[in-house]
Order: sequence, then C-alpha cells, then structure tokens
Amino acid sequence: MRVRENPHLCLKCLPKMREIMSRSKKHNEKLKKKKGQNQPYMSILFIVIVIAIFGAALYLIISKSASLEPVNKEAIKMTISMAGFEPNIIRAKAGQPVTINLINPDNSHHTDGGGVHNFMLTEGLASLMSGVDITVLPESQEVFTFTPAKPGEYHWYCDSCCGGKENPSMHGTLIVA
Ligand SMILES: [Cu+2]
Repeated sequence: MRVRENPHLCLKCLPKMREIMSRSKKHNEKLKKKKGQNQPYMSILFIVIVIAIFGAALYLIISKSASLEPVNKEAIKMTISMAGFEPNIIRAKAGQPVTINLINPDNSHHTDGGGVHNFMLTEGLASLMSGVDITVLPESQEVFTFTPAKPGEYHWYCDSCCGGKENPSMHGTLIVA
C-alpha cells in the first residue's frame, strides 16, 4: 500500500521492497504448486461421481425392465406399468368369470405412487359384487377373478398413480358380449 501511495521510493526502502516482492512471488509459486498437487485428486473424484451416476441410472433401467412370469398360466396375462395396461382391451362373455394375472414390473423408485398400481372396475358386474379393487405392489403380481353381469362396454382404471382415473393411459376397456 505504501509503495503505491509513494512511487518515488527512497534508496533505503528499495531493498525492503524487493524482499517483499520476492516473498510474494515465492508465495504465488507455492500456491500454484499446491493447486497442481490437488488436481489429480479432483479428477479422480470427478470420475468416481460420474461412475456413481451412470451406475445408478443403469440399475434403474435394468430393474425397471425386470419381467415377471405369470403365476397363473390359465389367466389373462396383463401388465400394468407407468405406460399403462397391456393389453388395455379384454373381451368377455356375460355370466362367465374372467381371471386376470396382473403383473407390475415397475420398481419402488418411481416418485409417483412409489411404483404401486391397481385395477379398479366398478361397473358391469353382478349386483352381488361391489367392484374389483386390486392393488399390485412394485415388482409383484396378483391373480383375481370377476364375473361381468351383462353385455356392454365397461372401463377399468388404475387409481394409484399419475392422477388416477383422470390419466388417459391408465385405463382399459372390458367388452362384454
Ligand atoms: Cu398406476
């Protein structure tokens, strides 16, 4: 500070100033060296973070595509995931029981509904039945039977994710002849 304030230094001050400047130069070099020493650690840390992120993404992809074999081979095999029901149209005959093996391949990492889906059918059934409301937990399956009462077109839906009944992809149609 004093140096800048007074550019016309006396000869007495000159050696002192040189010493200060040299010290500051040495300090800067030291800092640079230290920074250089830290760089390999930073690169390793960066690589580790990148690997961790890719690993997590890969795990999510693999676990999502895990398919489950239906436990009941006689039943209608149906899948419910974030993409909707597959198939989303089934045909049945009035008075004849329909058995569905509903498979949920989604894992519990889904932020919406935690990977839980369900099958809700509240119309077209025999008066004795109050409706079908089956919940399928992540990466599991359920087998259930219902009997449509009379011919017509009825709709089922998933009530546990993505806005429930309002979600257009979480629907299915039951066509009863
Ligand atoms: Cu759902």
